Amino acid sequence: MQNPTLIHLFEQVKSRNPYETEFHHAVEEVLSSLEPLFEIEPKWLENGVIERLVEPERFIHFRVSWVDDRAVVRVNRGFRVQFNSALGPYKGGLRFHPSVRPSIIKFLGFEQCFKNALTGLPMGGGKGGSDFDPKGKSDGEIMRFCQAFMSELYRHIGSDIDVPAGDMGVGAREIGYLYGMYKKLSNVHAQGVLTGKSVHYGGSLVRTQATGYGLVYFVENMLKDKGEDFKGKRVIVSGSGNVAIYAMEKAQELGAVVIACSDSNGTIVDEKGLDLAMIKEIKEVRRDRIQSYCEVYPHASYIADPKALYEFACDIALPCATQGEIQIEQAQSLVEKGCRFVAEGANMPSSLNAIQYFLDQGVYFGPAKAANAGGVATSGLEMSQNSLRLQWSFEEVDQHLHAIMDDIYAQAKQTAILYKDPDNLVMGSNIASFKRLAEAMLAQGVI
Ligand code: NDP
Ligand code: 2IT
Repeated sequence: MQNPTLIHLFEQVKSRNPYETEFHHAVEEVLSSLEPLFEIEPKWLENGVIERLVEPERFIHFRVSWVDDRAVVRVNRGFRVQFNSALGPYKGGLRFHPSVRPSIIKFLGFEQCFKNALTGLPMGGGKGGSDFDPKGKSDGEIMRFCQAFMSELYRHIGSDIDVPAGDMGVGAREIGYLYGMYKKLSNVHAQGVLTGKSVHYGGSLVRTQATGYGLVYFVENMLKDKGEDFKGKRVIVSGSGNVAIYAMEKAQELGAVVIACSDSNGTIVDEKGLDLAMIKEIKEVRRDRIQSYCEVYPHASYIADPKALYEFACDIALPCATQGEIQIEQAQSLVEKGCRFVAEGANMPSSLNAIQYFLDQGVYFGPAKAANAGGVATSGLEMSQNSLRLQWSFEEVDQHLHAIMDDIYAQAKQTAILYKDPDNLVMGSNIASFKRLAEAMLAQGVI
């Protein structure tokens, strides 16, 4: 960062939010890539727009007490950040993971404001979750936890107020338990209060697949710009959860060979191409460890280290697990092994150094807030269907999703070209989303 005003603002963010390193990272990425905009149009630094953008409108922190299967009382922390409502009701997922703390929720909420702006849909930014660890919990424990979580959250949300959805550790099962409790407490069957619902009571077709499919649609655009496509490309995907599984599915459908994926314990590699049906069976049905893939397919190998994924030769890497998984070492290893395209399915998987390294080395890089926006975009389509009280077909939602991802790519690319760094989609998507958000904030006055 060179601009003295921005440097001052960023120092202020750090001193006001001490120890929140993930939040600092997210703010630094955005502020530093807005510099070319402020050089040409310094007006965007006026009216406290940046000062307001980096301060959440509201941060809710609550206790979640529940009883486990051994009748022991357990206490977790619940959070919801309502970051920015300039574009619409707060919108963003809930994460259940032991690493969840205010810094994680704030970085995710901050990112979400810009991501949602890129979708073009009327959604503000929010995020929430808990340090609850779903691993090893029975179905009854998951249900009781979700009910306890909602017994506080329900008073802060609503279809025109704040609309949560899933994220790590929160899928259709958890959304179902959360929705049931919301309905009971509020006495309102307001389907638009949560997205990612089952299709049996107001969910949208394609929402399950949306983030992964959307990521691959985004990468299709990146490849097309370089005169290439997915056919025959070697792809590695980190994680084996919701985003990873459907990214692998669509990449395979388009002719790619997906050779490796991971979970928090380790990496599996299958040079013949992964059998996705088996991965779905292991992760979605059995909720088991990815290692068990190798019991079924002895030709595949398992390495008890999730970061080992980045040591395999590939054309395209799709980090779809969690923040911070690509540090400079993993970025260097990817480049050494010939990787030329990286696109982020996860939120903030790459460190700032790693991103800079990719840009310097000519790796075409798709940043999270653009590349993984398909999930929240389809949540927006779910809200539309709930308002209309009808359900669109799979094909119709998929077409909308595809068009939105093409449009997000076009916004990022055209803005990058306009600000004279044509392959810098980080800068392109940050400037494009900032302008939409800032216009909406300025139009609504200082509130
Ligand atoms: P899931 O909980 O469905 O899956 C997460 C996966 O990541 C699991 O396979 C998990 O393994 C794995 N994982 C966790 N930590 C690590 C690690 N350190 N190394 C390797 N693998 C790891 O979550 P989602 O797929 O929904 O979310 C993944 C990422 O995508 C997150 O960053 C999320 O914020 C982002 N995202 C999600 C969207 C959505 O719609 N769901 C939308 C946009 C972004 P294990 O089973 O061992 O825990
Ligand atoms: O990070 C994300 O964009 C999500 N977890 C999806 C949020 C949503 O509201 O669908």
